Amino acid sequence: MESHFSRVFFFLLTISFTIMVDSHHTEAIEYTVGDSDRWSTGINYLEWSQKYNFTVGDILVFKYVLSQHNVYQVTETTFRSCDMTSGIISIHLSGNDRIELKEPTKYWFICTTKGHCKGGMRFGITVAESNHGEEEAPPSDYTTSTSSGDSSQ
Ligand SMILES: [Cu+2]
Repeated sequence: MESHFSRVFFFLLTISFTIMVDSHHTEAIEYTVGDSDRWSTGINYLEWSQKYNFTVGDILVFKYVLSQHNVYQVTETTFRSCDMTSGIISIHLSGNDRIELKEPTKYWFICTTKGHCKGGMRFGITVAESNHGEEEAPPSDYTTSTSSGDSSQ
């Protein structure tokens, strides 16, 4: 009797632990910048950046040929001007850079190889707070008047 109880208890414990691990796993998403095109010239990164909703904890992976490109996280001003003499937040040069999006803010990235920033190797994203708190208000225009009378009880 006693051992049966402890076995059930252990079973439930295992299940809840598995659920915890699973829900944690689904939180952080890894995005390869440019998807299969990677980080290169001739790609529309504005379009790419608008495909996803980024959340705190997600990771951007920049894959490119080492020394042909680079990744500078910059201010919005530097993103717009492509003038990299100022406004640099961080520099990544490895060819396989993983950047964790730690803050719910705007991130701006450019490549500083000559001509590449102006040529389109730049984008900005807005990173949202993680959904734990359910801060978003439900849609205000939520009405239930879908049918027009006939099928009402
Ligand atoms: Cu480049």
